[in-house]
Amino acid sequence: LQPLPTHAPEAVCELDRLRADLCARIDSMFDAMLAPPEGPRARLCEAIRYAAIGGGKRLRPLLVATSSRLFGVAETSALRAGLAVECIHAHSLIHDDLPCMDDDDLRRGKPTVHRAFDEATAVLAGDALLALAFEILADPATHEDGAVRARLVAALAKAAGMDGMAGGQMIDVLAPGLVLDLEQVAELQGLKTGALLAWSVEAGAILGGASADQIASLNAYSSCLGLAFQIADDLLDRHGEEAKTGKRVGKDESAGKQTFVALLGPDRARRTALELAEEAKRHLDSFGAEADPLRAIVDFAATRDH
Ligand code: GRG
Repeated sequence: LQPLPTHAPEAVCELDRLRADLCARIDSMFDAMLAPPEGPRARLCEAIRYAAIGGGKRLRPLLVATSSRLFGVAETSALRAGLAVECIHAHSLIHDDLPCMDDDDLRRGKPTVHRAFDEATAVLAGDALLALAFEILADPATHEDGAVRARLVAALAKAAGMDGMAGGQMIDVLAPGLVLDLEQVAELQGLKTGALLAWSVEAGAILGGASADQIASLNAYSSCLGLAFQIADDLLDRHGEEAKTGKRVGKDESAGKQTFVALLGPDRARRTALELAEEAKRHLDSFGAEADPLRAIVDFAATRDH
């Protein structure tokens, strides 16, 4: 791997602290929200808890928290928006692992939900998490202004649906039978992965009443971040270690998927990820040191080993 790009070391420490704190907070919020009911629904709750608690990098809530800091958003609002996007993310991972999609046995270092439970329970756990995301956002505890909550809900619905993640997943499912060029792979990944990352960054701006110009700069940052994150993901699938990623590696190539690494080769893919990280940071030039955590996140996303 290329050497890590340089940025303020304080921003990295600050980010590590913030992420550790956030992981604990997200877990305890899920724990409180997902009290197991009596009777047969307890199994569904158990599967949701299995998928949602105690795993993952929590990158999306971290993006919500760091963009929220730019606009002085109340901590509870940022945490609840982060929890909502993590629900959608967990939903997508459960469904993505199902036999009818990627048919994976391992996720976040443990058996996938349909392996640990069964397929019907996994489908329902994913559905329930999708619904829970919108329940969290629509609750006045997320923000006192109903118009702000409605904007968050509408933007997240778009990012998760046909014009976002589900649309990207459809192209991905069909991809082994298609010939995609670089632009089409970027479109696929922008929908499948980028839309949710972009929502996470924009959520802080919506909660904090940012200007249209500020939102445009953040969206430009997110486009580069999403691509850099996905190139790193493709590199991990090709060269990563299962022990670090917590999921099966080498599946893109065996499934015949056209990834950034397949199209560019690993060296150019690595260089492109670093260039995208630099471009992402240029889009933050209108912000001061308060945006350093967002700068550190894109460096991490482009060079990560997990
Ligand atoms: C939303 C209606 C609706 C359908 C979902 C299954 C599906 C349709 C979409 C799949 C989207 C998907 C699984 C994208 C993968 C994105 C990705 C690179 C996931 C890994 O993200 P990390 O590295 O994971 O942030 P952790 O485990 O750290 O949270």
